Amino acid sequence: MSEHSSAGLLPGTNAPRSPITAVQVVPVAFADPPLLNSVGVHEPFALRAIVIVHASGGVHGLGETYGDSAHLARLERAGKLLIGTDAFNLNQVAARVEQSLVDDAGTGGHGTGGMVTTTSLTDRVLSAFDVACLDIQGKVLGVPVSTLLGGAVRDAVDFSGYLFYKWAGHPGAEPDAWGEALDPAGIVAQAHRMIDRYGFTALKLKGGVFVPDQEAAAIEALRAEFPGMPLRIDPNGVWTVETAIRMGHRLEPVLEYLEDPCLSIADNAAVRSAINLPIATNMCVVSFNDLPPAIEAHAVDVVLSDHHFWGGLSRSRLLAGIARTFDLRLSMHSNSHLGISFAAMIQLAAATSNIDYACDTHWPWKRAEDDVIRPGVLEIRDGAVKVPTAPGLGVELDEQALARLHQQYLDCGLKKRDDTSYMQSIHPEFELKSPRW
Ligand code: GKR
Ligand code: MG
Repeated sequence: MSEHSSAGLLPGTNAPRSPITAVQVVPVAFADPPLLNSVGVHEPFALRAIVIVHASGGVHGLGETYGDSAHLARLERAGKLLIGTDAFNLNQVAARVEQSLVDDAGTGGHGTGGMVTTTSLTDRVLSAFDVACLDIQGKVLGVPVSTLLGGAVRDAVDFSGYLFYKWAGHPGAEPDAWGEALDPAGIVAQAHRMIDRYGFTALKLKGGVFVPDQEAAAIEALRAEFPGMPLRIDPNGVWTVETAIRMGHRLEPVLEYLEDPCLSIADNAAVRSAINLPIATNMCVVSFNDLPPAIEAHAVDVVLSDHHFWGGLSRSRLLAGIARTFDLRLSMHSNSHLGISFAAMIQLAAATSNIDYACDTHWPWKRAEDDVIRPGVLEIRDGAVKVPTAPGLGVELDEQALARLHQQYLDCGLKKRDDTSYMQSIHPEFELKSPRW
């Protein structure tokens, strides 16, 4: 069998080989509602980069990551160095990505609106290539990515309904279908809409927007409306230790976990020792380097994994092993994303038994027609998504939709996510402050 056959086997061996022949990095934009958070408000468009890795035999793999221009430049550089690398050799893929970043200053282009900024640069760039290579491997071998990650332990993945304070619409535009949510009643109404549509069985409120007591009142209103529903709040680290302890005591009877009440490992450790609630994070434990100090300080109980900054699916499995060893639990973090990321999140959660909380997703906030994958595979029903069983990630690229969303990227003029400047363009007095309360 030739080296370039679609089965991709080396002559005379059983070792699959899929040399990478080309890498495309395509920036895209999709409409995003005015969701409020501690650093400002979502802009009218969210940016993503779609990474298409082509390998011998005409097979291609898909990855998705942040769309900030600095990140795009790094993806391009890494992509060039990957030509000729075997998509089955993830160690070599990681080494080449690392090599591409040797001269990188390592600043800017996080794609997370200035919120999660201490992640590993290499892991952030590697992630989309790791996912795309696993997609290739799955397609060559005829198995879903969950099989490559050790095998599915569940056939559906639970997600939580991700509630946001929001304006009725972007300034100057018509109100969107979700309407305004700026107080407890608005959040309860939003939760009803989420649950009616998607059947979520857990809810998370993005906090850090209003004074903590108002946000606690919103959680209490959710508790009164949905008895027994697991609830979480995430103020993205803008509370002082004192405020976090006060809020923690108030919400002890109500919350499943408290997410990033404070920013640092030390501050979260102080809060955790004073309250009777699990602390979760996607802000103070965001790379492998953060694990030893966080474990030593007993700072957190739950790590919200995110393959986009933990180096992809393979390295997220490494995180899962470490979490099991040190008795940490795992949930999953999300940023505004499209279907390729969603498929990767689902394959990972399907194969990782200790991701056993309902995961976060921004999926409901995106218009169904705004995606680069063919529709119909990833549907949230009863709060869960069935794990695709087709080879690879189980989703297919829609070339026309990709072209449309790329045009949208060119037309919208945004080059990086910047929730703060957008907020200041509407409310010039808005100041970035952490802790704020
Ligand atoms: O989309 O505004 C947002 C979120 O606040 C996001 O940027 C966070 O990274 O969802 C995230 C979180 O849990 O911190
Ligand atoms: Mg969070």
